[in-house]
Amino acid sequence: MKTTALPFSHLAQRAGRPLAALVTAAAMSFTAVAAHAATEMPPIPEVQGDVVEGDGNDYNLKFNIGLTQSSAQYRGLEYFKKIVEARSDGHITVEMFHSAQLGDDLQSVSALQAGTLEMTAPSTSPMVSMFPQFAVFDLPFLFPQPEDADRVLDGEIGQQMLEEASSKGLVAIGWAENGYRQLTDSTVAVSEPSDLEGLKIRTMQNPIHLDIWRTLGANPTPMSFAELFTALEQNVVDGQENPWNTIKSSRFNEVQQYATETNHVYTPFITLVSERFWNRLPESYQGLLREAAGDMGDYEREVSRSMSDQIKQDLADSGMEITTLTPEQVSVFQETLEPVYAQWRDKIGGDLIDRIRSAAEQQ
Ligand code: TK8
Repeated sequence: MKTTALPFSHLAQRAGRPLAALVTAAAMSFTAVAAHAATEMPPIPEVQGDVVEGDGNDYNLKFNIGLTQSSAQYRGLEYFKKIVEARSDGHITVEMFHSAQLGDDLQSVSALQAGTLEMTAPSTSPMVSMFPQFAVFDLPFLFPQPEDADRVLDGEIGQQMLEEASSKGLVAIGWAENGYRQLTDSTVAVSEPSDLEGLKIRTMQNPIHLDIWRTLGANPTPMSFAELFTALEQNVVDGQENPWNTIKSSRFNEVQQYATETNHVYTPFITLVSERFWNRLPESYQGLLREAAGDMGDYEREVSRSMSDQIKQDLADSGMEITTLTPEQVSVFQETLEPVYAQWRDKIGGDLIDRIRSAAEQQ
């Protein structure tokens, strides 16, 4: 695995502030919490299910995620740790790493393959070079409602995709969500594609995303998420796109003046285990990890969805200028992106797209 330059170094720097400043900051954040009780995350649930017998051995697993400690993803990870440790009666310990401390999405996946990291949960998008079928999730406006995504991911198609992704040194055991992606930028309030003319937009390392932003008239450039804050801060790029929760938990609002609620793509997180680690576990513990991943996914989605609107409001309160598109304005984006759909349909497989659409529509 390549070593990365310290990701989120802007957060690490904060840790070096003098004590007095920290105390003041802590007092202020208590006030902020009191004023915004609604932003509190739903409490971590009690652990359900019995203790699972292992093989008498102890296991330690490192679980590394890309988002920060204030994300719904980290909160889900805390629940995962609680479940696994309680239900293995302490025989499995979970070490949590956030903010790409042990590598970004792609580096973490390589580390799983090498057996130097046990678990991670990347967005599916940067993984399309390994698993082309994931590209379907990058099609613009695929899932009108979050429940449509749930029906697909938690149903037969999602199960089949987990099985297919259980290869190449990985075992895929569950889904969670990053969520609906929104545009942010530092230069202009965007309400129609023509506003994007020439704007440098960071995208995930994914060909459909590049195509989307090119088609909209922007100037997209793929980049690891771990490098993004600095790239925005130094104006290497003008904008980026991520869900409200991720924009807030990564503090992109500190370096981005504008946001547009585009909801252009819904991004899942996929929960992955290193196959080398998996094969060392007794079957009973493999089952436990699967169940814990399912519980984590349900809870993480609940956290993500219950907070999204409030977080959008918090971003506005913090000074971000947020453009909410009218249905007509959304249609302009959708129509402009139709060629992207058409172009990728055959490559991805029209059948899969049709199956996904009909599964998503079943009530
Ligand atoms: C975090 C990433 C991130 C994704 C991106 O590891 O790269 O923009 O949306 O959330 O998975």
